[in-house]
Amino acid sequence: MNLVVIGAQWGDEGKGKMVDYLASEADVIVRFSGGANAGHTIVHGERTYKLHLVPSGILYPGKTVVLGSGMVIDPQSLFQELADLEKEGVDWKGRVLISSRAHIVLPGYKELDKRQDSQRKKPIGTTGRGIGIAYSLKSSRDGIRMADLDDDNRLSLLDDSDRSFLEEYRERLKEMMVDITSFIHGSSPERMLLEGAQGVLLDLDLGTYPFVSSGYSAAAGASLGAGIGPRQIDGILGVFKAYSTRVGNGPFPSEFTSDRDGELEHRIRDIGREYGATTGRPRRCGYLDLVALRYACISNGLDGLILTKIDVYDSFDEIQVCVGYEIDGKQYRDFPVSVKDLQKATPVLKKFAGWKKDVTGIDSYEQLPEEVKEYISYIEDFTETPVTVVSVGPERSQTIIRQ
Ligand code: 2SA
Ligand code: GDP
Ligand code: MG
Repeated sequence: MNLVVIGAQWGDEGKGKMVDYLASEADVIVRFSGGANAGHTIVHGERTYKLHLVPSGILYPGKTVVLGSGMVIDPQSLFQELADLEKEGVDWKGRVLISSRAHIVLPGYKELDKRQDSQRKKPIGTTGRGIGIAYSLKSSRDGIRMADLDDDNRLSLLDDSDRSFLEEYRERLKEMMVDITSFIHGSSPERMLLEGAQGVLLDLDLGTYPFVSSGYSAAAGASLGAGIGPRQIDGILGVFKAYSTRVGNGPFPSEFTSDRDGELEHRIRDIGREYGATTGRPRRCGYLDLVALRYACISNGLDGLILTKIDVYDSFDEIQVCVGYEIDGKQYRDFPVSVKDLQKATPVLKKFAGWKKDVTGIDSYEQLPEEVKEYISYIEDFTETPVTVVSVGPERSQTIIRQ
């Protein structure tokens, strides 16, 4: 049973928490895309772990995690992250593997990324982690892969400072490297979890191009990124939160505006603690956008949705949801392709009653307030996709599986 978990919005939906939760049932966890731009948060009691490159199954002693072929890996960030985990008592040695097909982020890429973005007429607002540079070099066939650490011909293309940078990490990386396809084929794990990064609307192909990241955040990236065939994937789950957020620039039709929505943006950001897990940037906030979510469901063939952060709305009298876009006086339910249309779109809003109740201690679907169930039922009808899991807080235990 191999399960893919992706973000169904603009990232930060709570993938880290959910992959950690689901990993208890998995033998191997593979991160299939992205790099140190991602910030996946896992909360265990007093401890908060912010993972950037390491797959979110790492906290279970004895589970094997793999950094997949679709990733772009900055060795310095990786070993810093592993050292931080070790300080927290996580014994990772021998169970963190790296696909030899993954690409390497070299030190100069970060400055280049920042400079390139600041020189754009319309900056994307990248995380400055060198991600776009690494994926561009990969596509132009000028990138450096993990496997190249053993190939003097490839290494001779680099300048002296990059070569000595790699020399520092070479032996440690080589110890962790595997041919991911042979590893999976050979060990034939019964249950794999394939963890995405960012979200569908930041995917290079499906997202709001050019305001996207450069990797594959969509489910289709899981197969290539994990070195398996698409038919080996048994299920695809999309994580979304009860409202929407976006970090960086680009269209966001349901974004709160102070004229229309008063203090809502600040209220949601404060209660939901919506700040970038990598850069600390305040996240833009808005209404749950069902037009975008429905598009994510259709374009990824999602089998089920995981709803998170419903508790952030606990104190609200009413909740609004975006159920259509108005563009030049006409209403739409299909997600527009062009940024020009998306930027003109204003949300058609539908009101729901709030529940005015603390849901953070609820552990069964039946006990959720009727208003929450109505909200969920509407989402399911609109997206034609079942909501199979509801998260009511950041802790592993604050998770309701719908029977
Ligand atoms: P990049 O750096 O080239 O991938 O940036 C391109 C766009 O992708 C967005 N992006 C993200 N959006 C949400 N969350 C991400 N991870 C961090 C987090 C973000 C942070 O977990 O909070 O800390 O700021 C992430 N990574 C990339 C980015 O904002 C650009 O819009
Ligand atoms: P990811 O990138 O999708 O893994 O998400 P992030 O870690 O960037 O952001 C999600 C944030 O929401 C983290 O701080 C999580 O601890 C937190 N979180 C996840 N699920 C819930 C939930 O159901 N309720 C609340 N209040 N917080 C949650
Ligand atoms: Mg995140």
